[in-house]
Amino acid sequence: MTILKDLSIKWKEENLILPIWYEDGRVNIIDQIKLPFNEEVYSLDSVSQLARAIKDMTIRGSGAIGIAGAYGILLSAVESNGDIERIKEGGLLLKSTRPTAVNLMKTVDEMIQYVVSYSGDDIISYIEHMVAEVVTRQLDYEKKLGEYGAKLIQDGDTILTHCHSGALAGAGFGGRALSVIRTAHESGMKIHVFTSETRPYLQGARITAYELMKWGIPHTLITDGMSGYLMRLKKIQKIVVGSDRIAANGDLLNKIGTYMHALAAKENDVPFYTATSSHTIDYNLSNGMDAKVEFRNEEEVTTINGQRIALEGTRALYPSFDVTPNELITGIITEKGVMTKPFTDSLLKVK
Ligand code: RI2
Repeated sequence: MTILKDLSIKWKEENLILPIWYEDGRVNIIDQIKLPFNEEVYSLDSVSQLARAIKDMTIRGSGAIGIAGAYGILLSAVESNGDIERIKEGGLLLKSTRPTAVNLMKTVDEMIQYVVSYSGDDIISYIEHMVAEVVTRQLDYEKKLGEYGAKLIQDGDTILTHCHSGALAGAGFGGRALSVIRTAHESGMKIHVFTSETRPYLQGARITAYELMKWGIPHTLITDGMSGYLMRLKKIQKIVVGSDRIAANGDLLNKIGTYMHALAAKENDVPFYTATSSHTIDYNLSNGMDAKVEFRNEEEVTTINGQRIALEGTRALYPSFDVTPNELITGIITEKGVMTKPFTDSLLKVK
């Protein structure tokens, strides 16, 4: 498996923050549960280990779990010595982990298609090449959408982002929202970022702030409920968030809390953008409210770092994502440009 090893070395030299890579016969992931205080690498060699890591969010972010799906098919092939039926089982296991983010399903299906149509005699090397292609394509998307999105930002803007749509949630350049922010910053603009902490997993506090600090981008942490008042105070000029799935009509499924920011943005005339790639648009989904939203374990809400924050017996609810209706979205930033309303038409250009 040399191509992935060579590419991993190259990617690390390119100032990327890789969420997942291949080294010495194993797939390695940054343990995102331990960030930002511990930069621990979790090394694994089986598809079941990787599926567990996706489910418990050791690796997370819609782009990153898509790529993890591709690596998972590789692990499945290595484990089964190229047995097609077992590789397919590995694919089903991977797809069962997180139901909302569409990149995971699409990438696993794409990899399975490659596998079943292959007729050569070295399927492992072939899958390795396909994994390299998936990652290279995603990196290319991140850089391109970053360029398009940065054109929407003005010198002096303060930008609100929610959750973590950055390098570790994508292929390593800046994911979606943070590719826009990183590109604007690197073009010389003086920008400031508000990152909302994103209860309950705290992606904004733990991971967005961590990446912004690495890139030297000025930022301020706020709690999720603060954005509306800060918009009334005119302290936020733009909102850029990521995307777990976009329906054909432009409805956005993204981290729980996104909808509330979008509502406040509408009320306060703040442009609201989602950064995405063509791979995240689900043309089979006509309306965002028809998608399956993942509900996670209530303990993730009643505890922080293993410490209870509510009395035993207090029940909690955790829909992991919400749906922002397309009318609240100013533009959808993609690798092919910024799509505007009516999204049902404009999104077809990205297909
Ligand atoms: P990209 C996250 O979900 C959030 O919804 C976040 O907006 C998105 O994935 C980031 O992924 P989770 O995996 O849009 O933390 O950057 O539950 O791909």
